[in-house]
Amino acid sequence: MYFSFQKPELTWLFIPVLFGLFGCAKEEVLGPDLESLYGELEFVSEFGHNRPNGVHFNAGEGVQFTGEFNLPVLYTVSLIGQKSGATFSFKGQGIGVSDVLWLGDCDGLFFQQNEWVHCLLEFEDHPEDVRLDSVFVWEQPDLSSRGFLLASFEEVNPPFSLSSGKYTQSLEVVTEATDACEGSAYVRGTGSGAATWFGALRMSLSPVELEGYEAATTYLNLHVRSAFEGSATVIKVFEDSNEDGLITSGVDEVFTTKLAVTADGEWHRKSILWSDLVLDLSGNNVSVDGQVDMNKVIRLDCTVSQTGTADGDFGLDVDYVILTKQRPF
Ligand SMILES: [Ca+2]
Ligand SMILES: [Ca+2]
Repeated sequence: MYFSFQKPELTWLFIPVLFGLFGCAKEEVLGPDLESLYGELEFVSEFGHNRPNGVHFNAGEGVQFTGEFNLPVLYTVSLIGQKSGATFSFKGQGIGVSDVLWLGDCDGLFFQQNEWVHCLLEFEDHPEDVRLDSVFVWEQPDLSSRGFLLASFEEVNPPFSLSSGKYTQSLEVVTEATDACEGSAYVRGTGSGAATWFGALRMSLSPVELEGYEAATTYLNLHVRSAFEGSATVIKVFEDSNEDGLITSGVDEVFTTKLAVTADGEWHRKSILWSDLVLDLSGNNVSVDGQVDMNKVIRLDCTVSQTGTADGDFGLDVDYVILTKQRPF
């Protein structure tokens, strides 16, 4: 989230102290005026925002919310895309929402261009006081500046390749898609059989691109979707441990993790801390120093796989793979 608010514990600590001080002077006041804390919520100024003609995310604009209350209340501002179904929310506490600035952030699915977004203001302790506004989104937000974008599949010259095998049924970039998580393209892979490798999406990167990224604070974020029960993606991170420019099995280290994909047909964001990847000693892979060195990583694979070893049909879609520093995308 991109805003801060006064720490609630401080607010609640101060209010009784103030009441206590003034209460001493007037003996008839025995305690805090609870009515003013838990009384009726009133809007000092109405809920709204600064983009009545819509927000141009591509011009660096954001949506700044307005609205003031008579009480320091817990609030939630929820954003709901009317076309995309994308969501995002801000939670805070205070006497207003002027700290809430929306820059296009989204939960699992991106907000789309030319889309109305409902902005719902709700209060935990005042469920009857609800406000609804809306804002028009002109362009899909470009969130690539949040990290290092490995692939969004929108590119003409893609920095990735697709690798098929014996159990691959299909492996392709789906373009002009209206159901992409982001943009209009994503990768779809399906396979069949009692295997665990049905193909892979391979993304190349160079140590230069990962300058400033550290394993302990780097997140790999990707968006996945599946309609096949038991599907999974195995992430493989390939080091060029001996720095000869090549990935050689038995010489260079590989790090991995397996992520199950919920088969509900919906896009889900997965975020993995780089240092949670484990050394892969399958096949004839080796341990050099057992540590994933960011400055030696030259390839990242998202494998179409399954959670077990059953005989069946598996598959998944992948979109918007991005590395971020310090926090998940
Ligand atoms: Ca895309
Ligand atoms: Ca090597």
